[in-house]
Amino acid sequence: MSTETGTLFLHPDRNLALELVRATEAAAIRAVPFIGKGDKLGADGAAVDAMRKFLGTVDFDGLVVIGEGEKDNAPMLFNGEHVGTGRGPACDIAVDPIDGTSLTAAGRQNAISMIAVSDRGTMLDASSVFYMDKIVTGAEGIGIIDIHRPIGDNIRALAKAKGKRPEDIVVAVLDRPRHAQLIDDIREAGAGTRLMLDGDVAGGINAALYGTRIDMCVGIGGSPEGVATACAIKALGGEIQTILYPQTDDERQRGMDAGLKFDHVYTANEMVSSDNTFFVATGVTDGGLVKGVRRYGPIIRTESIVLRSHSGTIRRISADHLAEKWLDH
Ligand code: VTB
Repeated sequence: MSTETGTLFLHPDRNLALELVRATEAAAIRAVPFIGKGDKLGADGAAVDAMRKFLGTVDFDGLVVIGEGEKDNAPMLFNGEHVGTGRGPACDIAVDPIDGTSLTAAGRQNAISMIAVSDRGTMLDASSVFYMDKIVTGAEGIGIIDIHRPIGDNIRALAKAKGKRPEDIVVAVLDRPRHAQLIDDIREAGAGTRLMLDGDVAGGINAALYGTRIDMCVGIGGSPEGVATACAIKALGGEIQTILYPQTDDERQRGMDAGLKFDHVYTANEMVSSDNTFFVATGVTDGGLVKGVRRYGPIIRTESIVLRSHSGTIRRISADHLAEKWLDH
């Protein structure tokens, strides 16, 4: 071990994400009455409201660069909205009070509440183009994977880098008709799939975290989710590459007007140009990344993950909340 003392040790500073986690906890708790009740908008509305209230207590000047509203026609934390007290660091913020509103409404697994933050002016606003193609791995994939190569080649290259066989590689991909060929190709290469109903942010993070069963997350998903994932990947030290995937000429034109690049591989640095990123997520329903909200008599238990690139910390926070404090508020 090095005897050098790290700068962080000498100058410990604030971890904003430790305060922001209260907002994802609140959103997750507020979504609970809607789990499995078939009311997607109700769930999202409750989570948005709770998240906005708690964000309002945090000393920072957050500019919502990525709200989820536009794409899903959901209740918004608006793009361009300022959140926080306005005192403290100026930041860009991506919010998804529930990534997996359909999962929540159906009572399915893997719904999370999330917030990603970076320094002001450093987060790519990709909101004019709904989808992007993505590939995400842990650090072993750096300089190894290439989104332009066939998936089989990427699987074999990553397997080699990880000292595994391609048969041992597990690839998370959204279960969509558009991915039929991709899923065939993954299996053709010998790897296994984990098909996700929704929630490719959690899929991407699981690919980069140590100690999970996912090695890679690929496929076409939401661009806002891609940029939020990039914030997390910067904190985890993994690899992410994306290519915008417009659906129509109009959308392409809107993207070009907004300064977005097509047929271009976006790296983590291009999606989030700051090295100061935070990412927090709390489980709404149970999932591979975090457990969902649970009730134990008078206690509501939440599980969250809190990432910070500057310090390289990955925290898992289990919190017990007195249920009576949350009733009728
Ligand atoms: C994904 C998924 C999200 O959008 O990004 C997906 O992670 C992509 O869009 O949870 P489609 O659902 O249209 O395939 C979500 O499902 C919802 O924002």
